[in-house]
This record gives sequence, structure tokens and C-alpha cells, in this order.
Amino acid sequence: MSEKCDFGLIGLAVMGENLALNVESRGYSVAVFNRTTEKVDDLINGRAAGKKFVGCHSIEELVDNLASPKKVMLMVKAGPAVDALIEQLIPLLSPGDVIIDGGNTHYADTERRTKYVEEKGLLFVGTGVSGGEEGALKGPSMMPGGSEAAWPIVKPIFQAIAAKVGPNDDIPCCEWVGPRGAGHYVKMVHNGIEYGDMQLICEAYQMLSAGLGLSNDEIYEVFDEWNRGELQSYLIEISRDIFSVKEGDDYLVDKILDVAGAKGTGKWMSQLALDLGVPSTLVTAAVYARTLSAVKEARTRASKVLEGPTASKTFSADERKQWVEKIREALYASKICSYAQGFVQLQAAAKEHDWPLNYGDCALLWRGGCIIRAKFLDRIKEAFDENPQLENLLLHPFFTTAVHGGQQAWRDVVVLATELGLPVPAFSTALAYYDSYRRERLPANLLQAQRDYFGAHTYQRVDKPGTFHTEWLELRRTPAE
Ligand code: 2AM
Repeated sequence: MSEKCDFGLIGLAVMGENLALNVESRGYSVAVFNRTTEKVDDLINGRAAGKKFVGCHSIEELVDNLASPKKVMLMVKAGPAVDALIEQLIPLLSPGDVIIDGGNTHYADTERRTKYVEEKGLLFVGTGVSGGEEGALKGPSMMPGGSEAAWPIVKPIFQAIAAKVGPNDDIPCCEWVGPRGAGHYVKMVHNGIEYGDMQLICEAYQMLSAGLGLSNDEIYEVFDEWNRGELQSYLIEISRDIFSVKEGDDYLVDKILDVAGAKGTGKWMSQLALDLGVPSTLVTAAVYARTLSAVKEARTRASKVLEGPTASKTFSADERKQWVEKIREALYASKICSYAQGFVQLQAAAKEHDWPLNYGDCALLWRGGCIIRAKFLDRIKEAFDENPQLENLLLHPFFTTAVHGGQQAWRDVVVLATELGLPVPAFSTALAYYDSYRRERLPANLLQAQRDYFGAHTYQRVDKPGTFHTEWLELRRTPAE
């Protein structure tokens, strides 16, 4: 092919390769390069055969093959590889050209790289890409941030390859998120919410199986029904499917070791929530739940020593039915809290970094293509479109009504879990968040008194302004000997 290509892509692991095929399938020609060049040849002679691809064996060749303004997307391992490639690309590119990082990058790296690449006269985009291998090929959710001037250059291709939603399937799940690291931050919050959703579903599963004694077939039916209502989502759908997969007479899910892996984006969100001083308790509970699952040998030893409640419960068919509905309500209410926390963290991060985020758009980006895609996100988009400054999702009438409707069931489920000795860290932290957030007065008055007592940290009062300190030792009642 003698004509220059529309798009360049470096890094042909599964995500990169599928994304390149997606771009080409929308009518664009693509130049590709991979460090291990056999992968280039494999692609060109395999899945890309007969398509508008140019296989390159060096970065120079890739850049030479691109039309201006040149767009080079990196789909390589996040970290030093991205910096190294940026260094190699800078001398080869011209002002107005765009370097795009589509990896699972920490937003702080994207903040730094945007400034650095801009100083060199080029444009930089750090984009979240969610949807796994299939999403990359057929339509991912894309969350781009970086150099504002790059957006009109990459927009047509990005929006062409992204997932589409809406009544006519024509609204792309890809919009400009904001400057510098904003896109990767939004992607991280997406992943953190994903951690919360997955943990909540796992806790619901545990209540259904270990709590109520439902069979895998029955759990399949429950999830199938849930997926027809307000919980309709990709994660409920795949969880349902999992309960139908057998190896001979046995269900595969029962054969899987209960040790959770993690790549770290949930941990990032949790760490950054602590730095910002916002209570993202669901993602944190979900990260810790994975951590505790990982110490399987210790749990096995402890299981032989530490006792749980002795009383067991039996349920009639009717009671089971009622509890299934209560668990559904508890899941929904907890999920609302989880998303409320995610958006509060986004708002705090936007303030700290001076990103003009559009929260309705964030909800739209997650509406399709990505792992947390769900019908429910339409309601979140509407809530933020109606009031872009919405302080907390729980305060929007739709969600207020929803949690009010489910709160008794939610409390009952947490009580039942506690009685049965079944851990529900995400259900219960969500409820504790709800109960803390809705209470005008918390016991922090005593906490402030304690701090002032031992460390003279001072306190403020409800009855008059100012900063106060008390000599507690002098004023206290002398304890009886
Ligand atoms: P490879 O096939 O040569 O290993 C995911 O690991 C992708 O990132 C792969 O395409 C891998 O290339 C690429 N990658 C990892 N480290 C890299 C580096 N330092 N430079 C270029 N590509 C790299």
C-alpha cells in the first residue's frame, strides 16, 4: 500500500491487536508495529490478511507510513515501556502529531506525560479502554483525556470504534473526559466500581447458596430474573451464565479455588480516596475481601479453630422466595451507594486537579462496552444532566426513593448474614456509609474530646464559634479506687 495510513498502533498483544482490527473495520488504514516483530508478521499474514494494514518492523517505518497529523497509539505494558516509546517517538514526530496511551496507566503518569509531550511541541492523549478483548475488537468504552487540541484529531476514529448505545445504537461510549490524566482517572474509578459490583454479586451469591441453600441451577434462575430488572448489567449476566457451566456432572464454579487475583486498579482508587479524604468504602472493602481470600492457607487453619454462630436456620420455600427478593434489594441499594461514592471521589479529584469533568458524560461512557455497563447508568446520566453539581447521587429523588424502598430489606439481609456468620463486607459497609451519611450527628464529638484530652488537638463547639481546649484531667471526676 503506497498511501499513508490513518492510524498507527504499537503493541500487538491481544488488546492492541483487537483494537487495530476494530479501527480498520471502521474504514481506516492502520500501520502496526510490535517489539517482537514476528507478531507483526503473524497479524499481517493472519487476521489482517487482505485488510488495510501495513506491518512495520521499526518505529521509524511506522511513523513514515502515517498521514499527518500522525496518530500513534501505544498498547503496551503500562509503566517504563510507555516512557521509553515516547522518547523514541518524539524526535520522529512533528508539531500537531498525537501520541496516545491506551494502556492501564496510573493517572499521575498521564498527568506528567501530557505536560512533557506538550513541552516537546506534540500532543498527548491518555485514554482508558474498557471492555476486555471482545470490547477492544467490537466496541470498547473509551475514556480519553490529555491535550485538549488532540481531541478533534482523534475523535472521529475513537468514536467510530467505541461501543454505541441509545435507542438507535448511535451514541458512542466515548467523549472527551478532560485535561491530562482525567481520562485515566475516570477509567480507574470505573475499575474500582467494578470491584464493588463484583464483590456485591459474590456476597449475594454466598447468601443465596451458603445462606439459603439454593442450588446452582436455582441461582442461575435468580440471576436470570435479576437481569431483567433494575439490576440488569453485564456482570449479573455473566454471573448467571457461570452457573450454567458444567464439567460432566459438576459445576465448574464449585471447582474454582476461592483465591482472588487483582491487578491493582481497585487499590489505586482506594489509596487515592484516602489521599483525597473521601469515603470510597465499597472499593476498599472489595480490595480487602480479595486480600483476605488470598490467604487461603491461613483461613484453612483458622477454620479449624475459630467458631461461628452455632444456631442454624432453615427456610420454607416461601421464606426463601422472600429472602431472595430482599437480597436483590440489598444488592441494589448497596450498588447505589457504591456509585455515589465513585462520583464523590471523581468530584474531589476534579477539584484537586482542576479538571472540568462532566459527570453525566462519565455515566454515558460506562453505559456500553465496558465491564460495569448497565441500564442503571442511564438514571445516573439523567441525574447529573439535571443537576451537574449534584452533591451525592443518594440525594437525587430517583435514588433517594430507590434506597428508601430497599433499606428495610438491606438491613434484614445484613442482620441475617451476621446471624449466620456469613461475611458481607460490601453490603455492610454500604449500609454503614448510608447510615453515617444520613445522620446529622455522629459520635465524632467524643472522638474530638479524646483527641483534645490526650493531645490538646482542640475542638469546635455546636453552641458557639471558635477553637477550644479543655484541661480534661483537672475537670474530670476522680474515679473510684
Ligand atoms: P512484545 O510482544 O515484544 O513482548 C504487552 O506486553 C505488549 O507490550 C506486547 O506487545 C509487548 O511487546 C509490549 N511491550 C512490553 N514492553 C515493551 C517495551 N519495553 N517496548 C515495546 N513494547 C513493549
